[in-house]
Amino acid sequence: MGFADKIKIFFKRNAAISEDFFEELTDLLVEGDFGAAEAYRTAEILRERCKKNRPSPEELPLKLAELLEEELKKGGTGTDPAGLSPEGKLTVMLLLGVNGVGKTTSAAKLAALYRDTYGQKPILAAADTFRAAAIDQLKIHGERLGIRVIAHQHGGDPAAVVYDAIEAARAGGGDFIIADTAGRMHTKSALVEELRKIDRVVESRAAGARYIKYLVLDATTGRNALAQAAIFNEAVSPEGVILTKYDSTARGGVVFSLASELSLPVVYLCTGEKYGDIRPFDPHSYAREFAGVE
Ligand SMILES: Nc1nc2c(ncn2[C@@H]2O[C@H](COP(=O)(O)OP(=O)(O)O)[C@@H](O)[C@H]2O)c(=O)[nH]1
Ligand SMILES: [Mg+2]
Repeated sequence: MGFADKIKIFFKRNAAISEDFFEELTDLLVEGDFGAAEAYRTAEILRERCKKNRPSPEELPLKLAELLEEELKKGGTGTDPAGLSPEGKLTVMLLLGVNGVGKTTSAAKLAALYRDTYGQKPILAAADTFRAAAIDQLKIHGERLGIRVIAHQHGGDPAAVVYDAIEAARAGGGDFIIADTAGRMHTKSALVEELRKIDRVVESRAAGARYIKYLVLDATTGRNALAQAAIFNEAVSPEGVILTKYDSTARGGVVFSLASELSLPVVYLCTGEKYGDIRPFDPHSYAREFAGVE
């Protein structure tokens, strides 16, 4: 049974707000990937509001959804700044994250989205030179989508790939670079060092470009995703999160922790392996779905 079903059953079962109601709700939120302290705090705020406003039991899911939406908005969760690219201005976007979260897939999805929805001319940069398969994977996406891919040899310098992508853009080949990275995290300093090099290339070769770093997180990894986000947030301060594999998890409470603990907004939700399986994150509908509002 999925989390949305569980919370719906919970609300239906509690036709009157009993003694245990808020304790049970706390446990349920933890099951849905909330942190313990946060789950407790959320249940307490709801308890306060119920005391004051005395909602009917049918209104409770909506009250919870409203509270959760407020939390998300505090974290700055909202629209993708990259979607609003000013005409003629180059954008360089890096996708970061640990192995297997869906960076390469998301790079292809975003390239298709920016081209088809925003009329941009994307270039994919295979800056994950660490795995040979990653380069081929991106090339295959590029061929299928008819989008140019800049790639070097396996083991090459990721910053040099970004350099070439910028040169290709400047020569008229595109206006929106999406760079797939290796996101190795064996040490934080190695990650930071690799990114500093890319930063320098962007600063020197694409001064004035919009430079955006998105962290890709896998929704099925639950609280582990928050731990990854904390490390990346401290090391490189990404602008937002792309949450993948939302189709494979019924939970997703980690989104609220990203907002409240790290002020890190989710900008896209990915719901499958196809190119179209990506949508802008909408705090309102996300909170309602999570709270089981019918
Ligand atoms: N179900 C599902 N699978 C996904 C999603 N995004 C990526 N994947 C799959 O996750 C696996 C790893 O993706 P990949 O892009 O190679 O991850 P990377 O190592 O971060 O580049 C692949 O099998 C993808 O097809 C998603 O939103 N939903
Ligand atoms: Mg990859």
